[in-house]
Amino acid sequence: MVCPEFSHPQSSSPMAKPRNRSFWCLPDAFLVFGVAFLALLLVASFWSFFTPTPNFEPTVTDPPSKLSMNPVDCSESGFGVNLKSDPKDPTFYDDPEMSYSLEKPVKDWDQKRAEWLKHHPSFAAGARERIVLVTGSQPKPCKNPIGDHLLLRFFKNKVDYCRIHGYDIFYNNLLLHPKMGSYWAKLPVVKAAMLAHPEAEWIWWVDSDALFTDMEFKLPLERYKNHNLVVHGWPKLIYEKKSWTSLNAGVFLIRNCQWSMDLINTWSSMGPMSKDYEKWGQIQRLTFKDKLFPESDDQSALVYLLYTEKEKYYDHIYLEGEFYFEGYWVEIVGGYENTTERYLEIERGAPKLRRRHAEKVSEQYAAFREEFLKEAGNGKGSWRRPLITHFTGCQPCSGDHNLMYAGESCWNGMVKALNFADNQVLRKYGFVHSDLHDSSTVTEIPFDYPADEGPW
Ligand SMILES: [Mn+2]
Repeated sequence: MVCPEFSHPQSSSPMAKPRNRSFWCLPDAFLVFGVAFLALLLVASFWSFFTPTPNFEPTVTDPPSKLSMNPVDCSESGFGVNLKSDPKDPTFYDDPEMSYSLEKPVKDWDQKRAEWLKHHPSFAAGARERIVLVTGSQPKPCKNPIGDHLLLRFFKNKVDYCRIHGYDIFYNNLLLHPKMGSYWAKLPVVKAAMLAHPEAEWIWWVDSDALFTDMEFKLPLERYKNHNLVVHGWPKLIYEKKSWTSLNAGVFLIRNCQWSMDLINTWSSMGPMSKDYEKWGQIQRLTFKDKLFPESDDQSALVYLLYTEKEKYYDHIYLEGEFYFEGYWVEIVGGYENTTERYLEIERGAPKLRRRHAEKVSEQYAAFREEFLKEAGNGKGSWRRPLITHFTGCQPCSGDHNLMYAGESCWNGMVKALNFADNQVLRKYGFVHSDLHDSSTVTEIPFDYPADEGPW
């Protein structure tokens, strides 16, 4: 059973995206008209003093700019949702039994969330598609001298992606449960984000070492409508190969519902907060022969649940294997130049894609581009931009990379990926990194570059 949806039949827009509203902000409207009327009276009395034949025309035909203001300007209601109203009616926030902590499971979350939405109707519209992206890193400065700089760029990339698509983003850099460190730290954060964002249907966890490398691509939410958790993974690798890398837990989309609360509860009971933590490490190593380290980890724990309780979990977890929901950087970074060239080739033949436009309307151009990407393929071996490139094993902050690859290939790969992604953003601002390896210089893009050229 999929968790109940808090949908509104008329709307599918994500939260932070401006929508055309059919109503005025009444208090503002009254205020504006009131002030205008008063001003008119004042002007009338003032003028009647000095000029026997006042000409009201300028006041009447050229009203204060506020009168002609676009309704979207209403500061009361922030982009179609009311940010200033929290009715007194009690909700789960007033329930002393509730807790943000992993130690205390949440019950009846679907009802509680629905109740909150009932009291906040402006958020109910569009709730079904609303996503909050959650990411984070450690509380202390990075050991790697360029680690904090890299993390800043990885975070900037996520902010860029969220701004383009109207998603909210939360960056956490604290351990919300003292025992849940490193890869386990995300679970308390995701639970807290679910409680802090009852208006959002989905929480999208994206690791700090992962970045968006297709700034246009949007998750096909319709495909996940009967599922509560989406991860990049392959059933064959889980059930036949029994591999701990049969899915990747560094990027996941989780529905804000009771099922997910229960999952987080069960999932975290295999982590360091549990008295059975060591035992779980042993069980995981026995189950997954390719797991080489002794500690129980969040990814093996999730594969373990899918493997041992298939009936309970499989139907609720969507294993996305069709596109790079996240992709292993080693198989991706070599293809950025070719992808850049192929996209440029498409643009040379399609003036509507070359047209300059505001960043806010980027999704329209993404839709235009789709018709040219049919041959691109998806995932491994394709020349489509990968949605997310994940620097698994590189650890930008600590600098401790997997000894499988030279540190240089990690850092060079990251710089290339960051610039490849940044180019998709920068062009809306008129610039481009001509060289993907050069982070510090940009070239200005002429406003109308010739079809047979292209500066990137
Ligand atoms: Mn990661």
